[in-house]
Amino acid sequence: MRLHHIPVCPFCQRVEILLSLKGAPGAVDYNVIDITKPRPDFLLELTKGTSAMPVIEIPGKTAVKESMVILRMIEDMFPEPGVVRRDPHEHALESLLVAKQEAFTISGYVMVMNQDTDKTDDCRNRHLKLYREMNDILVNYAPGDTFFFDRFGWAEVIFTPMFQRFWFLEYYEGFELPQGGEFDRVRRWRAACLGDPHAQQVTFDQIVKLYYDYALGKGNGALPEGRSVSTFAFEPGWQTRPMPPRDKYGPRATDAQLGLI
Ligand SMILES: N[C@@H](CCC(=O)N[C@@H](CS)C(=O)NCC(=O)O)C(=O)O
Repeated sequence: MRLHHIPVCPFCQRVEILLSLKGAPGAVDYNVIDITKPRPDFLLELTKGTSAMPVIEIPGKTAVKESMVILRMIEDMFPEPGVVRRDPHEHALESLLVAKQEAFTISGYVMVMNQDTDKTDDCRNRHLKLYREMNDILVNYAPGDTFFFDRFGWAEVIFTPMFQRFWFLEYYEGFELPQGGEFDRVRRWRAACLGDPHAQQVTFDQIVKLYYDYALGKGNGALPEGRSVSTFAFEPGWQTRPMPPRDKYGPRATDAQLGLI
């Protein structure tokens, strides 16, 4: 199988984490797609015209897209060790949390991309509301003390890449989960997710540097005004670049200040 992916894409990372849990990281060939360039024709044929990654090619079969769909297929292709709970009731419980993944993802991306200071509080409150709801689901339905169950599983595969992306909220928005009981369970869960050895594909500095353009309201490799290189570019590598300015509403860094040229 061939996985077409974008480095640091959280949806692609979900697939990598699941393959790692399966002990089968080599089950796919990884083909890296440069998000700052137009998609090649062969890829658009595979996706029937959409541009988002990940996409997985299976020899002799129709290619499949959408991370949640790909994850389920991999879970069924490599049943051992099971990551989705086999017991239907246990799977229903973990699914209650998974049902929040899309709203949570959207609220984090909306907050980092927001350019209107009048909307900062709304973005923050919407994100906190989701954390509160996730906390309540964990308190009421999760048998585990840190993870949902006794180990890093299905809900953890799905949410961990988002917790890592949302390091950009800490850096550019000063967003932290407030202290206090209403977030204790989700805080514990998040910390356990972030520390799991199967989910170490990205680092804080990498995310903060690559997502600077998102903090200026430009996603998916789009260029902010006056700039000629996206922070999502492969070259120069993120390791050689300085940390971007934290104040997304302050003066905007140039290509040179970002170490891009
Ligand atoms: N719902 C999709 C979302 C995938 C997605 O948005 N991928 C982003 C990278 S993080 C992407 O490929 N963006 C480029 C584009 O849409 O052209 C999934 O879960 O796979």
